[in-house]
Amino acid sequence: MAVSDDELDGVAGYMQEAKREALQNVEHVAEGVAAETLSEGKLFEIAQSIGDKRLEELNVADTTCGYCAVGCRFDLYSDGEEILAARPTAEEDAPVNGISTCVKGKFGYDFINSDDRLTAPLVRDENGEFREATWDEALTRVAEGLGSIKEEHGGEALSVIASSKATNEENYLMGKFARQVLGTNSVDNCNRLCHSSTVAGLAKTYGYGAASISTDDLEIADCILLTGSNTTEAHPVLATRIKQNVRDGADLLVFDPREIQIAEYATQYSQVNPGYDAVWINAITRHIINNDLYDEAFVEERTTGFEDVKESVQEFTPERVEEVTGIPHDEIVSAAETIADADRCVFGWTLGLTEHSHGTENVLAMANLAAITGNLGKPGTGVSPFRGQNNVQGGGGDMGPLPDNFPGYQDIADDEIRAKFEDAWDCDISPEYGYYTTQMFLAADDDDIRGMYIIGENAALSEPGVNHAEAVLEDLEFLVVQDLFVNETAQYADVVLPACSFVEKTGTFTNTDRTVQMVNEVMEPKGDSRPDWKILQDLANRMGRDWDYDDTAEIMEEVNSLTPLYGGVSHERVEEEGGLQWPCWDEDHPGTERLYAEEFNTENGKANLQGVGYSEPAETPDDQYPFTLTTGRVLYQYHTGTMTHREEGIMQYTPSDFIEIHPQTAANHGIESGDMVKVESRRGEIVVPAQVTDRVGPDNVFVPIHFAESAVNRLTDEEHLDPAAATPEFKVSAVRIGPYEGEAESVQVTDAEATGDD
Ligand SMILES: Nc1nc2c(c(=O)[nH]1)N[C@H]1C(S)=C(S)[C@@H](COP(=O)(O)OP(=O)(O)OC[C@H]3O[C@@H](n4cnc5c(=O)[nH]c(N)nc54)[C@H](O)[C@@H]3O)O[C@H]1N2
Ligand SMILES: Nc1nc2c(c(=O)[nH]1)N[C@H]1C(S)=C(S)[C@@H](COP(=O)(O)OP(=O)(O)OC[C@H]3O[C@@H](n4cnc5c(=O)[nH]c(N)nc54)[C@H](O)[C@@H]3O)O[C@H]1N2
Ligand code: SF4
Ligand SMILES: [Mo]
Repeated sequence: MAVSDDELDGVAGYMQEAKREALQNVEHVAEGVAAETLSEGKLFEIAQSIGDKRLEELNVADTTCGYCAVGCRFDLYSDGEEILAARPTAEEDAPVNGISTCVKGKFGYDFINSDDRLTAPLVRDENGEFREATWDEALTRVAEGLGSIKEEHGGEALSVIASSKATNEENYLMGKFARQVLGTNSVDNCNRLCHSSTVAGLAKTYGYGAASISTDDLEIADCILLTGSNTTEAHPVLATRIKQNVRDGADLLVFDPREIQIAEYATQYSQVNPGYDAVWINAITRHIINNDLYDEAFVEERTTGFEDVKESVQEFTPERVEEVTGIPHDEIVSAAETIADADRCVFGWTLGLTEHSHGTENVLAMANLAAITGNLGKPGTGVSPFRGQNNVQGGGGDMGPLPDNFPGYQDIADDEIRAKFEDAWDCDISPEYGYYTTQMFLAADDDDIRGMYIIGENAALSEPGVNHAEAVLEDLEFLVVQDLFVNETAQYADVVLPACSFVEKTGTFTNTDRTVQMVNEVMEPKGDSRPDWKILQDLANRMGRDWDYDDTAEIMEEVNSLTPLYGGVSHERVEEEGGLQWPCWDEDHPGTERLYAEEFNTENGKANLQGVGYSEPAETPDDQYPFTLTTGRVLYQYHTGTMTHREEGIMQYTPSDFIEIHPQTAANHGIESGDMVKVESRRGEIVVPAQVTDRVGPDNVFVPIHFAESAVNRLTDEEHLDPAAATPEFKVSAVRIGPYEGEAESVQVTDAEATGDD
């Protein structure tokens, strides 16, 4: 891309400019725009290689994106060997994105054919090295490995981490496998690291732990409050729709410790100190209540607990709030008045609110605010936690691979419900909740967990405190990993089973607004890899069961019969109707666009509000560790990089890690952009190149989560978990920083720039 030198301030500036151009052009590429940009670099070569003439020789399938939970749909083209292009599908089949997709959905497919893709099972040889094995040998070893722990210590000594990358049907089977075949309730997934505090907080107040809105509401709201959500980079297509609405006149309020790109569009941006969100949210609620700006009729008719909320928010006085959060009182007042003045307001949030040792508290405060302003159940109103992994809503929650819930959030401690599943699955199930993902790693220290089956989750990088997680994985008596690659977690495995990706299988994903959508196979599984559901079926049968599903539609039928929320969600209907939103109680039910139109999903049908104070982060800065580290994402990378690091084009944009440091802080430490910086916490240390920027405040630093070499989770804390949801505090750790004095590898400073999208 041509960029003139005088516009630039070093290579970081160059990357900013390149990114700005890329964002303008391809953040949400309509096909026409993509066509213009195709020749601009390697990133676009694949799509370019499609000529109209060849189209009829290709396989094409309309499918749902396998990266994030926005749930974009498009047609994928393949010649049977590789994915050649993603193009818009019929608009009625793409309810969320229409003709838009982001750069990952459009171009992120090199990983499928990557040289190191797993195409055969691996087992350890007599020297402890991996060697290829037949499915028969590998599955026999798994059945023996898990079976012998079960025999000696009981099924509870085993745990399963299910995969929110996999389909609903596969996740249903992962939960069933844990309970029926292994005899353990310790089955969980990445939702624990992510939005489980949202699920806990919303379920408690309103009844469902999910977004109440449909994505269209983002375009018809006249006010949107966004917090802890780097929407442009993490949910690009939602960001597009929000920006469009703002251009049309809607107000946008952004509260975030970093001045992220979407803040540029905001009516108001407030920089918050990480870890104190309940404080400013309660302060907004206080201003609204004390000035009679709340929705009296809604409060009266549809809620309980208002007096409790009113009393509890009084402690959040202007002086106190400014001191704790850094937000001046006039910003609290203007936000409160903008929300109160709006006829329709949507409250959107992501991990900045939830990944805390008190994330549930933050969500409860937000649930109170939405309810007292009457912003629920009507078009253009509601709460919208933007979910993360492509299928964390469905696979990570609805399908019940959870320690406390069966599919459809049916409590395992409820005798009647448990009896229903014991009957259907022909097994005994303990009423005791199992371990949450984060707790499994702590329980392993005491040998309460001895064996793990980890499916599509790179726990060795994504868990908090990975120095500890690595030690646990190393010490397990038996570990089986089922993945596309020998990722960092698989390096500790006894057996690795090759799964296949979403382009190689058929099933459903459920996106962030509860829409169940089809995933259709466009390529045969690579080599000897198999879809997760087939692997589970084979293994269950080797361990004494008699599973006999011909396809995933049949698995969904079983889900329908046991899960009222999904009672009417058949493949046939999803295919025909282009997506169905739950609750969908039976085959005649049309699905539910918006939750709580009539009543809340609680016993009394009301939103049960409760006063909520605030807790400090588990670790606050002190003399030894004076900075607050927060962590997160960049647009071009995805999580631990297993997929995006295999994309040449994407790696050109963000080939390495970085730490964002405020210019003043950098100057105090003698650090310049590109210098290697040592970052230390009480748990570990990493070395990363600096990116000096005033996006962050002077007391805060930010490191992305995408790079194994400088795994930021060496610094985070595995012990302090949210009391209700067991979410770790990924968004706040106390650290110290300094120039790295050791043998620094020469780092392409400039390449460190990844998020300068402003
Ligand atoms: N490109 C890309 N997209 C993704 C993913 C990816 O890896 N790459 N992952 C997907 C997944 S699984 C998820 S869960 C989502 C996550 O989506 P997001 O939550 O939007 O992503 P993050 O970058 O983790 O963090 C969000 C924001 O929280 C802010 N923040 C940090 N601490 C605090 C705090 O204490 N309070 C507040 N209010 N804000 C804070 C950060 O500055 C950041 O802007 O993204 C999904 N989409
Ligand atoms: N410090 C810090 N840490 C974090 C976060 C943070 O914000 N800060 N965010 C947390 C959050 S929200 C999340 S969601 C996690 C994400 O952490 P992970 O879920 O561990 O991240 P991924 O890299 O997406 O790992 C998914 C794995 O699934 C494999 N895979 C893909 N498709 C399939 C499939 O169909 N079947 C199977 N079997 N495997 C498949 C991929 O190859 C990859 O190895 O990270 C968490 N960790
Ligand atoms: S916004 Fe999310 S679902 Fe849409 S194309 Fe990008 S990664 Fe895929
Ligand atoms: Mo996530």
